[in-house]
Amino acid sequence: MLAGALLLGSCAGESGDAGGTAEVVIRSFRFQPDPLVVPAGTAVTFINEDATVHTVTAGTRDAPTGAFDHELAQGESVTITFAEAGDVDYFCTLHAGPGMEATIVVE
Ligand SMILES: [Cu+2]
Repeated sequence: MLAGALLLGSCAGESGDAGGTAEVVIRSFRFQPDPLVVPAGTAVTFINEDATVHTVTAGTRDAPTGAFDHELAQGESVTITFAEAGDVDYFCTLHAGPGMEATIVVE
């Protein structure tokens, strides 16, 4: 369930400075770490270190929320600020493996 992801960045990778920062690395078809626990207001940067394209897409495979959806080629990143407390599920639309579904826990 997506309680309140505030999208400040774009796929070009602008960053917001409302709070702290954290990082999710996409490597070997896994979002790492999962879950990532951050305080509300944290700007989380997702970085794709795989040679293949992945997406960072809000919601679950069965129920995407539409709050964000970014396609990242190798070496690309996107920064999303999570403004409100709650669990934010996200996944990769291109790969169905268990490592390609993850959660940001916003406290
Ligand atoms: Cu993927």
